[in-house]
Amino acid sequence: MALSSARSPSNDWVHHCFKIIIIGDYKVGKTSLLCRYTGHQYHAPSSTISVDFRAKSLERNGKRIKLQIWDIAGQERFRTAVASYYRGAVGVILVYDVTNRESFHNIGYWHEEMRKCCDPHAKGILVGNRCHLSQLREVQAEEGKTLADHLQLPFFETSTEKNINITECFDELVDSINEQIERGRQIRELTTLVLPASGQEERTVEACSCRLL
Ligand SMILES: Nc1nc2c(ncn2[C@@H]2O[C@H](COP(=O)(O)OP(=O)(O)OP(=O)(O)O)[C@@H](O)[C@H]2O)c(=O)[nH]1
Ligand SMILES: [Mg+2]
Repeated sequence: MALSSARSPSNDWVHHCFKIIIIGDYKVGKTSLLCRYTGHQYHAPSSTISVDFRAKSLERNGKRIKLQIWDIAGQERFRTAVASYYRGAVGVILVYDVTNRESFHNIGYWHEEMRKCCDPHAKGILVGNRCHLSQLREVQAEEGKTLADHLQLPFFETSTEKNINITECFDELVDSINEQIERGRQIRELTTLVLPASGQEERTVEACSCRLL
């Protein structure tokens, strides 16, 4: 296996650059999850318009990894427009809200979207957010685990408010993408990526690749 390197905007070489998308119903906490993970401030209440984007670098098992994390709006009116943002994603976080059973039922739809629009080898993870709100809970952890097993996904319950399992769920996803690469299966190559000009630091990543040779 050849590890292709990429130069991140801060001029550090990274082993891999992974595009990750966060999908799920309206108001389940996708943006909150992203902001909590990347350390950006979340300005509530603010529904995502179309898509938002953040980058984060991390090190796992001796490899430097750059994540491009795309936060996809959950509102129905954006659904057609945002589907193109799934392209090139090697990791997908499917989020529901444990206090909203409908958002749990709709995971079937989001998983189908993932299968339709992402690389067949893209890795997913199922996340039940707002787990600290026990009084309001409509979906038990066991139900989430059963669905995750059925879909063959790892499962975490999180709370963006209480900072529960946020880093853990991203680490798990990154590790499973890395394992996929180690196992020698092909993951769609990401070549030069032009990122939104929302900040100098996040503008371009050269020759990002998670390709196997
Ligand atoms: N109590 C509590 N509230 C949360 C939690 N996570 C998110 N919220 C709140 O839920 C609301 C919706 O969160 P967002 O992160 O904007 O949801 P979203 O999934 O990005 O919504 P769209 O962009 O419309 O698809 C906000 O008011 C958040 O503050 C949590 O863990 N606990
Ligand atoms: Mg949002």
